[in-house]
Amino acid sequence: MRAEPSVLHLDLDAFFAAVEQRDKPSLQGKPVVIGGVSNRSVVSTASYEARKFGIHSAMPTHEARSLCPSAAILSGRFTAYRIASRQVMGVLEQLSPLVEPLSLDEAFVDLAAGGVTDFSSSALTALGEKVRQQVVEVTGGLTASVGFGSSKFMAKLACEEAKPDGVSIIEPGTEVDHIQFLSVRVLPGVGPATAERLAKLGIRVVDDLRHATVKELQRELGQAHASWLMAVAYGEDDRQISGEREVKSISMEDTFETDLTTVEQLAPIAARDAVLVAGRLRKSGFFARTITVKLKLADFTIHSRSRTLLGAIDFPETIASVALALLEEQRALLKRGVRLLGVGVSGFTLEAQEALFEVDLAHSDISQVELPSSPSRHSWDGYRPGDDVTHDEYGPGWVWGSGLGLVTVRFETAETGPGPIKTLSIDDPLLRPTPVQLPPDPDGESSGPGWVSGDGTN
Ligand code: TTP
Ligand code: MG
Repeated sequence: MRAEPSVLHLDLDAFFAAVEQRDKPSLQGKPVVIGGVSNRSVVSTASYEARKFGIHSAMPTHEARSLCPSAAILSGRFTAYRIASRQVMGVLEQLSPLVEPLSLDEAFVDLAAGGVTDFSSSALTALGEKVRQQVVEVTGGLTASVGFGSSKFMAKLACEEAKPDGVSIIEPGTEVDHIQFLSVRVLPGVGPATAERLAKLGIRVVDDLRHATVKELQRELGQAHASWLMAVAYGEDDRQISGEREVKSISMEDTFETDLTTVEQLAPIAARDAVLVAGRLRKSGFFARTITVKLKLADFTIHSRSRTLLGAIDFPETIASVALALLEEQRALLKRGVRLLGVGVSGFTLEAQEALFEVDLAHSDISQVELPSSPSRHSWDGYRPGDDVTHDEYGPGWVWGSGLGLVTVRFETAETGPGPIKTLSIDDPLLRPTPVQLPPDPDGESSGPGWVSGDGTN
């Protein structure tokens, strides 16, 4: 752990929703939800106005709609999010050569490596405000929160305390005070499965963990995991800021206290993991084609099975269905006792692709498995709420809704201020989707998958 709060963590506020509010002035100050518009889809994020109604990431979209019927529910514009992300990372790269992006809207910066020497709270507050102001300027109005701490864990926690639209510092020496009464879920390395196992030992908040017996913890979680948690419970975290890392997969794993032997026991765990994996995939801005299930059996043998889809997706229900199908195929194996279940995705692409739910039969024998058929959200298959359009007479605008051969468009942009709504024929020859393209990376580096942190423990 560092003696100075020399780790900076930045995270944009309500990122996808904020980009939509920036580009759609009539939505500023209003509840906005980003998520698929089909009944099966889940919420990516919600504006702070929508959060007041209890709407949050990973909630089914239909539930969000019933909590706040007046919310604008949009399908998401990933190119716009990637452009904003790149602008923000550009600001951070001015601070230090060591910048570690964790997702599209979040990164760690090693200030010590950037030559910063004054870590007084006034200097750091000023630095945080300057960075936040630069983010507003380069992105055309997005707000970020910034945290400083003596480790990645503390900087990230400080950033959460700063949210929304603020700066916060966790001073060295006060780490334990900050975390002792918080749920163990704040600790890096504690997901829902670990939290459940800790709860069985009566460990719910960080302070409980600090008073637990090491032997008991080791028995429950294994030696490495137990010692890591004991250390972070004291605020000790010496993980390095690693710069850009190439990550090619995102996965979740659960180890079980007693071996599980049936699909029925494993299915709900796989479904929960699918939701978590899909959330991290969306945060990364990518879509995945391959879904993998990994099993570690009682005899410690490891068995992995994958399925490659014809199209790339980010839907939790697709990941869950394929994971379930892969488990079904291995029913006989499960009887030997499953110690560990992993669900992961790989084969990243920047765009969702057509043929979303068909399975690549060349690589599989899954044809008998029924997969959900929600409509595509990301490839052009008609006008989706939130899409950018241009009309030769009325100018640029965005799709409010469409159906029955009609499309309703609000003609406004970030530059125009709130504009008028018009309902047009879907075949109106003067109306078309606005082509959007990610500009070439100024550094000439690949804009493809590869820089997102994939261990989920940050
Ligand atoms: P977050 O930083 O977790 O959330 P946020 O930026 O919307 O809100 P805040 O940080 O102010 O709490 O995630 C960044 C973006 O990643 C988010 O805008 C949408 C996307 N995302 C998903 O698509 N699914 C998810 O489950 C999560 C958590 C995020
Ligand atoms: Mg954010």
